[in-house]
Amino acid sequence: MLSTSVILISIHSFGCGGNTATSGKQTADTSQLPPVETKRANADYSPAFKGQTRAAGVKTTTPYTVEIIAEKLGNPWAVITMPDGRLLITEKSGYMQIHDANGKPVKKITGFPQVEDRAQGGLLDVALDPAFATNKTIYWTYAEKYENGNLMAVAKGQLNEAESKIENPVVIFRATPALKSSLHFGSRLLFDKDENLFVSTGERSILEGRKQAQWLNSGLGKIFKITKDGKPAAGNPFLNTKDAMPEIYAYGIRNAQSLDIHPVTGALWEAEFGPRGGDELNIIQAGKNYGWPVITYGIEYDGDEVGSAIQQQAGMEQPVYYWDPVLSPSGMAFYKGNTIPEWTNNLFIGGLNSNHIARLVIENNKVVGEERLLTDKNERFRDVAYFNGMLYAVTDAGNLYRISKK
Ligand SMILES: [Ca+2]
Repeated sequence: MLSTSVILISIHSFGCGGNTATSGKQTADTSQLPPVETKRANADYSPAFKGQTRAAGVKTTTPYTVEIIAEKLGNPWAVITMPDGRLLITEKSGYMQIHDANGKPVKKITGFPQVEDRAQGGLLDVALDPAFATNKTIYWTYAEKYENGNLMAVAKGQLNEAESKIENPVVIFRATPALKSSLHFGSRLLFDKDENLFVSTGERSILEGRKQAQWLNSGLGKIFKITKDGKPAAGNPFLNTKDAMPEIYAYGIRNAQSLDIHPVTGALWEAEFGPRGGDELNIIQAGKNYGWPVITYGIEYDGDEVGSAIQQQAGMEQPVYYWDPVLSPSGMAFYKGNTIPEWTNNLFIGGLNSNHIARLVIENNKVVGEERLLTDKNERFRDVAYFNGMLYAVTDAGNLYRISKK
């Protein structure tokens, strides 16, 4: 069963590009190819700075292998690696599964509180306690029925000895208020080096929630920083602001399913879904306002302008990069190694509607190169994880991919 589930899909071998090798150092990455996006933008807005959208195209020259190492996973939403190299994958309907490093499913984990598995809701992201090896504690986000609606909740519990069940599950945080919507729950969950959790959430898509992305007394459209017990992290920016939720770290977010920490700078990077056009990549800083729904490079799905059609405003942060048409960014991961040297510190973002993984070359906090990977797979890439020189990705069709150096 193990060997038959491993299907070698394709081998990419682009060889040595040739005309860009001008020195011994690996510089082929930032050669000036045309931008990968060639379609017309939905909006005719001008970027705030050169390179904020449609950066130069780049092409990986190191040969690499793309494999599907597991199939029929149902609706996987997140993939993370465990300290021993195994993979932990969440399933939207309400359970998790451990796979070995070659993709073979080895454990099914149940016992999670009921999730609202509807549209964008369900069991969503997962993170392991930094001391997981000894305390077996895991944290997860999910869409929870609550009061007269639903919301994004963060819970934690302990994996039992048999790795089959979550014990003592307890909700540690809720992004209140509950609204009646099946959309824009966020959410990613990520430990910072100080062992606090960053959590992203969305504004629930409906107009009632949208405006609350700007409200400091609402948990919608926010990045939070919380302790392992769900309390506000020490040093949070609004601890002393009257009526503000003290768990808020940053605000003005539309719907962020993407967080990772830059391996060199330690900064928190975030990607979020814009409306029609205007998907964003942001560097999240404490206390900053990321603008939604006041500023955006996108338009409404019906073609109308969003609000007053403003793209830039004092006191609101500009995205590092944006996409129009959209990427539909779900999970992402920095390539934190040098097995494929030209990928070191690059960012890989799973694209849903765009059906590819975006590779971004970043220099001095700006995107200087973009490549589209796995464009031939026709998959909605839901999450990307890095481990030991390899990238893993899960898709809405239930496939688990591994991308490794050839
Ligand atoms: Ca923004």
